[in-house]
Formats: sequence, structure tokens, C-alpha cells
Amino acid sequence: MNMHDQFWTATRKLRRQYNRLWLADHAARTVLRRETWLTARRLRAHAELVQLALHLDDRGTSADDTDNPSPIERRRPVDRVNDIEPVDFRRRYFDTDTPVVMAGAGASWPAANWTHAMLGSRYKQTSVRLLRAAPNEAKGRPGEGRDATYAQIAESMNAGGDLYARFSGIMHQHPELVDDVDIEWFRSMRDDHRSFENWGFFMGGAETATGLHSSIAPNLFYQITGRKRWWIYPAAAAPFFAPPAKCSPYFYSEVDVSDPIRWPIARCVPGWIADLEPGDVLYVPAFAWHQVHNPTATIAVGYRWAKLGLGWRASPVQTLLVLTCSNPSLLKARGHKDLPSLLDAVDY
Ligand SMILES: O=C(O)CCC(=O)C(=O)O
Repeated sequence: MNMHDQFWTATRKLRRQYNRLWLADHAARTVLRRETWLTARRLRAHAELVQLALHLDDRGTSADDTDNPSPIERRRPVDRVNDIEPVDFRRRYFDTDTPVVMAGAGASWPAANWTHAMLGSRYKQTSVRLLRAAPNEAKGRPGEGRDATYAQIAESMNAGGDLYARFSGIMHQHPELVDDVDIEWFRSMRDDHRSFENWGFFMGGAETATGLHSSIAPNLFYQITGRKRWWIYPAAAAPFFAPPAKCSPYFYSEVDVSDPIRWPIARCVPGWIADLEPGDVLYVPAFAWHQVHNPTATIAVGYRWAKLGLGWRASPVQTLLVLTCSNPSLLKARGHKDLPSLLDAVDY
């Protein structure tokens, strides 16, 4: 058994216990619409789990080694591959819920020539709801997000400001943008392309970031300008991050995995790190936990799709939580025109 398998085996019992309490806490809140003793019980299970994880050494099995103050780094670089065939992508990465960077896959698409100045001037009247989603940022109450136009975002990027359009639906509002990416390439990578597909657009200044979260939809993320660092963890890592039980279809955590001094759990859970360059496409599996930092101003596009079976394979617990969410309900969620407006309706 390798070091990572040993880690998952040694923490399995407590992770299962946490997941049972997560479901129970969610069910109690759904029915009673308030916090119950189950929240405190769930958080105690989380604290116990973190304690165990911090004290597992690189032989990976002992919970008794309390003299190991500095957890070892269990995150490794995401594989980078060139010109991978869809069938190989599915067999090696998709079927195993493993992230991969397809280096330069989108380097020759017309979108590679986009600039923020060009998009800011072409879509100067189009606006987007800005979300409070950076690590360590106080979350907004529903409906509190503010709007900015793409002209304002482009200006802010020039001025070193922090405006950041995340998960924007602009590719749906202006479908001519989709002509600039190779949609057939994206479709060829997934296991079928008959069901739902969704584009999320990202444009913002240097030093912006998106905090740790996970979602049921797998993602092929196309880096267009600038660079990004991604920290990614498998769906099974959720109990280490104790996402608040908010009955919402969106899971986030207060843990800042870019800061392992403050959050040592960030590096002792096996995960991955990817540094994206323009033209790269990153595959992010269903329910994989991820946090993103932009060291430079950047434009990027995420292609997502969703199938219950993929969510279930990655995380039955999180799939059940999504199916029974009430903040907002799935029915209401479908009424939102794009992800920023949906996330802005969630009571954090
Ligand atoms: O690039 C970002 O800031 C966040 C991307 C992301 O989290 C996503 O596409 O799910």
C-alpha cells in the first residue's frame, strides 16, 4: 500500500462517521430550519479527524505519533499530458476521477487571442454579479452581490484592482463567444454529450482568488490569458474541510489551502497542485474540492456538464445533499439564469 492509500485507510472510519453526521445535520436543518446539537457533534467529529490526520506520519498508519508537529506535504503535481486522445483521457483520468492538465490543448483556438481590453470594449454594457467567494472573505447575504460591467472589470484589471467576474454566464448571453472555442473538442472528452452543458467565464485582476469549494459538475477548464494555481483534492476529502451544512447545492469551506501554516490540514490530505499557462485545459472531476489563485490578471472559461451517476460515483453523500437541498431547492435553482445569480441566492 502506498503512503496515500495508507492515509485514506487510516482515516476511513472517522470520515464515514463525519459523513453520517453531515447527512443527519442536513436532515435536521431541513426539517427544523435551525441548528441543532448535531452541528456541534459533526464539528467534534471533524476536529477528531483533523487531529488524526495531522499525526499520521509518512508510514501512514499510526495515530500515536504526537511528536510530529509538521505534517508532510501530500499534494503532488497534476499530470501534464500532450495531445491525449479522448479514449485515453477517459480511461486514465475521467474514469478514475483524477485531474489532468492537457497542455496547450486550446492554444490554437480563436479565443487564445482574446484580451480583457477587447472583451471590455465589446461587452461594455453587459454586467455580471460579483460574488464574495475569495478565501477568507466574509460571505454575503442572499441578494447582496453587486454588479459590474465588463468595461469596469477590464479597467480594474489595468489599474491592478480586485474586481473578479467568476462563473459568469456571458457565453450563454453572447453565444458568439462559443464560436471561438472548439466545442466539439470539449464534447469529445466527456462520456456523452446529450445531457446538460454549461459555460462559466472568469475574468479578473492579479492576486484575485476563489476559495475552497466543490460542485457536482465535472469541469474542463480552459486557461486563456494569464496564469492560475489550482489546489485540488478528491471528493473523499470533504470531511477534512468541514463544509458548513447550509442545505445548499454549493459546498464551500473556510479552510484556506494556500496557507498551510494557518491550516496544516491543507498539506497533509493527499491532493494535487496545478499551475496553468495560457492554452492549457485542466480536467476537474465531479465534487473534487478546489481553490484557485490568480498570480496575474487572467481570462478563463470552464465547460461543465452534470450527470447524477458521475456525482454518485465521486461522492454519494454530496449527491444526496444536492438532491435534497432547500437553500434554494433544485426546482428554484433551475430558475436562475446563471451561476452567479444562483450562488447569490444561497444563504451562506
Ligand atoms: O478560476 C477561478 O477563480 C475558480 C474556478 C473554479 O472554481 C471553477 O471553475 O469551478
